[in-house]
Amino acid sequence: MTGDGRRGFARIVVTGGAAGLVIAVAMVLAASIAVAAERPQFDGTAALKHVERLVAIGPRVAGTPGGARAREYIVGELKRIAGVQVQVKAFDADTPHGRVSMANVIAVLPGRRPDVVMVAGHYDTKLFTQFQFVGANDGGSSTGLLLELARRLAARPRDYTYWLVWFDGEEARGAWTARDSLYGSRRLATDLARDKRLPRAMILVDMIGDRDLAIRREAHSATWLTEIIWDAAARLGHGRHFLRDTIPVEDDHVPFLRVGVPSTLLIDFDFPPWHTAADTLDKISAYSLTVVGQTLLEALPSVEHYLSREGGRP
Ligand code: 1BN
Ligand code: ZN
Repeated sequence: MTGDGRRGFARIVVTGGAAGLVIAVAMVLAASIAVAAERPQFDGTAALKHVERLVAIGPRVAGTPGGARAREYIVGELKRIAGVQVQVKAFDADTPHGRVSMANVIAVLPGRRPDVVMVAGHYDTKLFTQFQFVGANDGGSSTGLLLELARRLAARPRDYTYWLVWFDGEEARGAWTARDSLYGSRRLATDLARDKRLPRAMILVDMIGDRDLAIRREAHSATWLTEIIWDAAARLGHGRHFLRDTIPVEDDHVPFLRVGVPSTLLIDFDFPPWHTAADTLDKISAYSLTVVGQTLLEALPSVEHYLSREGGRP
């Protein structure tokens, strides 16, 4: 081989190396684009816009005009979505402050089969008399996320029927007790158990808008359901927001666990402004809402698959 030949060979190697590099970069890009393209579409900015409008109402305490306006907002937004049936389930709750009128909102998204998967949150805010509490994260974030989830779920084919539920009266009027808390979820779980119309699974979201999103596993929750959601988050590259450690939190999933519905809670309870005047819009982000929304949309087909294959029994 001549010197020219060797130079030629060297040139080919260099060219080949550069081409290899280009191909490698292209493959990495393609892989990351492929991952991004596979991510379910969820508009966290749209969800945040809903939260902004809810917060503008002011406090949404159960049984108050603010609570009624929040409910009207939820119902009005749901009525804009084709294929969604809206139900408002009013009830009276006995509270330490006497009988209070409350109402759960249910959006029914019929699927090919009647079995129901429920995704829920609460829209009320806790009563505080010493300061104005608007619950941007606590009650607001779940409400906005569920409205955007309704829009996305309505637009894709469904095997299971979905009920998206906005609970009223999650918050205690005073100190949290078994009788003073979870008014809406206790009522719905009791009614559905009585009518033998319980959902096959229930996923509850609460305080999932925190800018610094860190969701721990919840101790009472159905392990298989929690696993499916954590696996979905990992597939999407959102694993850093779904931590491995476990905390116990009593919330609207507990009445459903008590009547035998496999249920899980997604909550970021590491939120210093919790139940303070500082639970405001600046503490939450569209990004966090996107992370949780995408994760739910990714997890739900696996939930359906598990229920169909395994029966969803613990
Ligand atoms: C969540 C948000 N909760 C109330 N607002 C439920 C809860 C109650 C969590 C007491 C911890 C303690
Ligand atoms: Zn609260």
